[in-house]
Amino acid sequence: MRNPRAFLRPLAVGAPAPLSEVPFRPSRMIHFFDPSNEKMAAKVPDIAKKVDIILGNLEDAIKTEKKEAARQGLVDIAKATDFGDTQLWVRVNSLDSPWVLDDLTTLVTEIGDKLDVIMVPKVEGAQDIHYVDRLLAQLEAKGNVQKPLLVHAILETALGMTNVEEIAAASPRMQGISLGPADLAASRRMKTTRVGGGHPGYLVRQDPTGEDLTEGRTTYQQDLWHYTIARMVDACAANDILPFYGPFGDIKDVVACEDQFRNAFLLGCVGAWSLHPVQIDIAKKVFSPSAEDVAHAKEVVEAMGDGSGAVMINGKMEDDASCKQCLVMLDLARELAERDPELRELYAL
Ligand code: 1VU
Ligand code: MG
Repeated sequence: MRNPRAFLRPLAVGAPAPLSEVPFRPSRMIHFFDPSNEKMAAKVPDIAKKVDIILGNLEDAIKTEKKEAARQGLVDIAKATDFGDTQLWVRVNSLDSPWVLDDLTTLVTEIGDKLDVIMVPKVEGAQDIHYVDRLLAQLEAKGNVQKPLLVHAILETALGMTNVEEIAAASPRMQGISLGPADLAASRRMKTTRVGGGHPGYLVRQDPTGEDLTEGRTTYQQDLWHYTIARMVDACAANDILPFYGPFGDIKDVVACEDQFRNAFLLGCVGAWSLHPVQIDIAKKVFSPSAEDVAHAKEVVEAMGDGSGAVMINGKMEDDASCKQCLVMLDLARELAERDPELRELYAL
């Protein structure tokens, strides 16, 4: 365990000091692209203007023979593109792979000042974060990187899930955690072959009303991911880092994608992955509070004055606790409005 007094000291001579807080930046969607795919890469400068985070993916979904091209492609794109205030992330290969050491060495020393966050897949415990933490410090020093790189872990193994609290607390570099439902389902031996979303077989059924066990028994599909997302959100919130829902693989089912994203939003996630351009606007819509919610939150906060006591608004009791809920909504709305002129107008804060 680390000396708590040394938690914010750099882990290598010459590395920048870690941040004491994760800076809040709009993070409604992490848009994945394959830097070795010329067609996709050509769209990056335009897509970067529409998204909060753009991520060059080097891990799963990149063919083995394209791993090096993807790494070099990301270096070239990062050097040639002005991302404005859009964050640039990378998902490196897993820590047991033959590529990750070169991924980290190349990216930090070549484009360390352009990158904001390194997404690390298949994190299983604090030891994985400690390894990356020290290595990044050494590489930041070597590459003369001025601002510390942050780390985002993907929660996608049963062991990682078991250790989610220690992962969230492992380093001041920890920026957040994403749920990776496909790898996690495989690791848990869940019997779904879908990438995120529900399953029609996971349901509860009404009791029978008579002798006939099939008559009038409505079934209700249940949420396969409720426990996992809720536990991840608690681990993140308890450590002041940000939780995200990950991928929704049925690209053409934009309705179910919106539902999955909204469940995550309501449970506390700040964003989700977009795998295809069609998912960008879904994430933007879902992870931006509605005008009605913002107007209600404003009304409650104004009526509550210093935030103490109880008031009645439209037949409902509001008090210190619900005022705090409304402040969560208003803080997010204000932060998003700062970056998005459409939301600024919509919210009129
Ligand atoms: O119209 P054009 O031909 O010029 O362009 C296509 C396509 O190249 C482009 N496009 C994208 N551009 C930027 N970013 C993207 N993520 C992206 N995806 C597609 O849009 C135009 C229309 O594309 P399409 O509808 O014909 O779709 P495709 O068949 O070309 O591609 C679909 C997939 C799903 C293969 C593609 O979107 C993709 O590879 N997305 C990223 C997948 C990924 O990153 N997977 C890893 C994360 S999920 C995980 O790890 C666990 C499951
Ligand atoms: Mg995965």
